[in-house]
Amino acid sequence: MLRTEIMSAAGGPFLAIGTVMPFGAVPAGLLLGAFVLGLLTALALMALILPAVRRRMVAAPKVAASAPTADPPPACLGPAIGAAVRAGELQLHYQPKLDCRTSKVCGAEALSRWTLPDGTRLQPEEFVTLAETAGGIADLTLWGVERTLEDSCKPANGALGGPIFVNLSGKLITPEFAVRLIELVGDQTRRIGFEITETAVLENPEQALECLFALRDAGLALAIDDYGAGLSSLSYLKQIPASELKIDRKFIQGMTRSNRDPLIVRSTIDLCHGLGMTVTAEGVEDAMTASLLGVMGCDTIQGYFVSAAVPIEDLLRFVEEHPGKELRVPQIRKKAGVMRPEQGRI
Ligand code: G
Ligand code: MN
Repeated sequence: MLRTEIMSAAGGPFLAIGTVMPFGAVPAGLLLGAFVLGLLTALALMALILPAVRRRMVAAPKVAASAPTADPPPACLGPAIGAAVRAGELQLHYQPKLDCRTSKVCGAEALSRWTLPDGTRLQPEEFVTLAETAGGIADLTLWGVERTLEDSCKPANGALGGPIFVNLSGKLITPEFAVRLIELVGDQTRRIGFEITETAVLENPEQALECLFALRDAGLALAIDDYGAGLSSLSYLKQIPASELKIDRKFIQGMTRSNRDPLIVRSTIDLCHGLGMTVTAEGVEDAMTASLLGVMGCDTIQGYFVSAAVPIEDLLRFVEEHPGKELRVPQIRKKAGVMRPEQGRI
């Protein structure tokens, strides 16, 4: 930066005399004069520029200090999550998904919550990210899978209408972890599926795809989560062996207010159907959006309009109270409205 500023401010003549004209071609006096003039110009420029540069150098740490720090999370967090799992401080809640055609519940997503002994409720978004960096994400996920398998036995045969999906962190999309998951699930592959974000395969696509194919070949359903939230690549969309795609709520929530979001959603639905995948709209919060999605051919909706994530007992009651046959989508809100939005994810 400094060099460029001096060069452009010195306007070439200073530099050009020394570089373009051969020494022998100019009288010594002229050369000396030019040299002295150049030196003075350079000194004057330095005097002008240096304070600004110094100001910038002093200002830099202040900017860095106010920006979010990339400090590693406390190392104790990994073991703490493991201990919290064993101490029963984590709960798993389930957010139902609704089939747009039948208005029946057709599965759910498992979302975790961590309540400390003093009642403090930790934001799942925070502890999941911390567990991914400080350790503990594998413990948390294995616990979530075990709990999901236990709870998915509770609804009467087929009442849930589809598998419960567990979020699988990008850090765990390895062939080794796939083996552990497949062992843990055993022959209960119809009860559980995994949600993965599309960007999770970006870091090491070969290894990630090997893992995903192993899970798919073992009979486990895969869903691409938060589609459109990151840098989506059609090339990965083609390669990931997922049977379902979940459109990120940032496109869904603007559907009735913007011109572009419904077009994006509509074309994503068509694209996925062309690829043989089903589509779930995430974050559906109102009847109008739900209806619009139904008209667009979306397969499934999920969001506070249907229900927040709730404990398994409440989910079972919800399924019982909404057998679905005569239930038209706009009627659901009245009954689902009593459920308070909960936050959580595995
Ligand atoms: O990334 P993923 O889709 O797994 O995120 C699930 C998160 O979305 C949970 O934290 C849950 O609380 C939140 N969530 C679920 N339904 C809705 C909704 O209708 N609106 C909003 N704003 N958030 C939702
Ligand atoms: Mn998810």
